[in-house]
Amino acid sequence: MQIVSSNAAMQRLAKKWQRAGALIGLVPTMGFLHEGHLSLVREARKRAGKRGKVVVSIYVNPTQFAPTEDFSKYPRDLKRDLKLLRVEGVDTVFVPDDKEMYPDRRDVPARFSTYVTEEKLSQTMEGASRPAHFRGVTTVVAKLFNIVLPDVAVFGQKDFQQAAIIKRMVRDLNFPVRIIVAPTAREPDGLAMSSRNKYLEGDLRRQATVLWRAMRATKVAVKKIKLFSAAVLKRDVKKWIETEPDARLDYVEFFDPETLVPITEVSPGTHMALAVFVGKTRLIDNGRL
Ligand code: PAJ
Repeated sequence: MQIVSSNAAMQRLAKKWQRAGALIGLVPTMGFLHEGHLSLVREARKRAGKRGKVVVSIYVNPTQFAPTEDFSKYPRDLKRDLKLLRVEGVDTVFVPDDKEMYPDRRDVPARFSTYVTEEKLSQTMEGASRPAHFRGVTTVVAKLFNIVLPDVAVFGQKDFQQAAIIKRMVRDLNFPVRIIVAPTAREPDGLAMSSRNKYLEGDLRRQATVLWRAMRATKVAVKKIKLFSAAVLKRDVKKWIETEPDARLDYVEFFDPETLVPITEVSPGTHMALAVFVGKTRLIDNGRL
């Protein structure tokens, strides 16, 4: 397994693979890998084929964090990540540093001043709660696509809105890459796997299952009653979440899974997403009702 940290070297390698006719599969991550990430790696291998090349990028992207968020304390463990990826038979791990990705950027961009912005799907939910977050995501993913030159890139349904925005960016800007969205990997008690679960100490880990419990309860209610007012469901979800002493609902939304447009009358097939602070840790989850 090769570890590459310069943009130029990664691009040269990708071009060499292209000339040899090998398909390239990319899994972009911020590291501190868990089973959810590894399931994307397996999907990338399936799509690229035995003779294809699988690249995993590990980069904690500063432009998608607000100054108040957890960028500097975001969990990192490169040695452990590399060990996990070696077991998966990954061909190349791309690990650029900030100087490589954003030359001279120190909040006020000096030499870095071009961003990619999706203007519709990124207005609601995570976009409303975390302004500038998706601009950072689309910018870094566009850069990764130009550096790794993938034929296929795999993203997780865990970040449903992110995947929808990346698909839109690829369509709108004609990136020659196919986007695959893989299902959310969960712990046995339903908690969606996330690098941020590391922050959940003591009873917070148990309380964190409230996102899953609230989604399941909503699904049962919608199945029974078929057409539900979103306003009523939102109120119920908030109550449900706040039965846990350290949980606070940031948002819950019901929306069309294609357009992400909020829906006022919820029925089976509607998509639900929510963000909840458990202690200081912000968790997200989503699913089809
Ligand atoms: P990160 O949070 O590390 O996630 C990397 C990829 O893993 C994303 O596509 C995410 O949706 C997926 N993922 C996370 N948890 C998952 C789970 N439980 N099951 C399945 N897939 C899961 O998302 C990012 O990094 C960044 O925004 C990135 C796209 C790398 C751009 O910086």
